Amino acid sequence: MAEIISGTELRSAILDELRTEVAAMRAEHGIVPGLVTILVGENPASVSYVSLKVRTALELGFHEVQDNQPADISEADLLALIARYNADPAIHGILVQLPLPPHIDETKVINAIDPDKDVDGFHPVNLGRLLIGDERFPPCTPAGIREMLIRSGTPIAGAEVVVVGRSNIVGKPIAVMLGQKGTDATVTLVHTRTKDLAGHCRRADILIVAAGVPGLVRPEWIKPGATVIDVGVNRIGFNEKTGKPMLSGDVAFAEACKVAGKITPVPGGVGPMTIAMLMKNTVLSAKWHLATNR
Ligand code: L34
Repeated sequence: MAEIISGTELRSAILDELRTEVAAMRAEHGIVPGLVTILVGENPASVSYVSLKVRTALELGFHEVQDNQPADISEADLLALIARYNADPAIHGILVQLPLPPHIDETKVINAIDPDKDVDGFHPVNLGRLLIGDERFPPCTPAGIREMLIRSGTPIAGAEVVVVGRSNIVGKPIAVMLGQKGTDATVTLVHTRTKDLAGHCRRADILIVAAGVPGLVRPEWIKPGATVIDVGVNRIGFNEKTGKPMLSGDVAFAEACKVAGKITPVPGGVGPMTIAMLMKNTVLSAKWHLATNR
């Protein structure tokens, strides 16, 4: 049976490390990391993720501004709001939860965030830095995945990594990060137009699945002993008793456990790590602003 890599457990170790850093910053410099979370509208998944982010920031002693905006806010007003936080010295990190309503251009919004406060790592400047190996703010989900691989003792250098899915927020950046000099994996990026998806997956020492298709990866797709990272957080219905949403990953988990060497669960896997990495990037940003007097 596969060893479970618990995102929940790793998260608490990371948050403990950050708590110490925040306390030191407060004692030595009289400031704490400042994070604004901007949520537009009331998409249930977004509401849930943003509340977890707010709660975690408060637990760590951050200055946290929860800025909820109506779904019909104009693009111009949202851009103006971002400009205000760009200029606010108490704010080191700006997060605009995605997806945004269809009348707002996501690219314009991401481009409006000061790259020095872009703790999501979605701004083209930060993605460009990532590409050339000058990492500043790694996007949170890929950073969480890398951390899970390292902290679970999975060898990365020389490993065959297969990434399923080519989104800007997960697939593309994690492929770049793991293939980077110093990390040294051999990376294959596969997607909906790939011929023989299963064949590629079966070669993987590390299989990272971010396709958004519940149960896509079958046990026959997994090389025995491989490490499987399941990024899917699919809402597949509601629990009849509790009324809470039921989550499922992109991997057929129970069967995959019989083949994989290590595997991440859903929930309690990559999701909690994403939030921990957002906190880490915000601490990083606060330190950078301190060091550069900005
Ligand atoms: N701007 N938009 C921006 N930044 C991000 O980093 C995100 N993402 C993705 C969606 N949009 C974003 C997130 O925050 C996905 N995501 C995210 C964050 C946390 C969790 C899942 C996705 C998470 O904590 N999942 C829990 C279950 C939470 C629940 O019950 O709903 C888990 O254990 O998987």
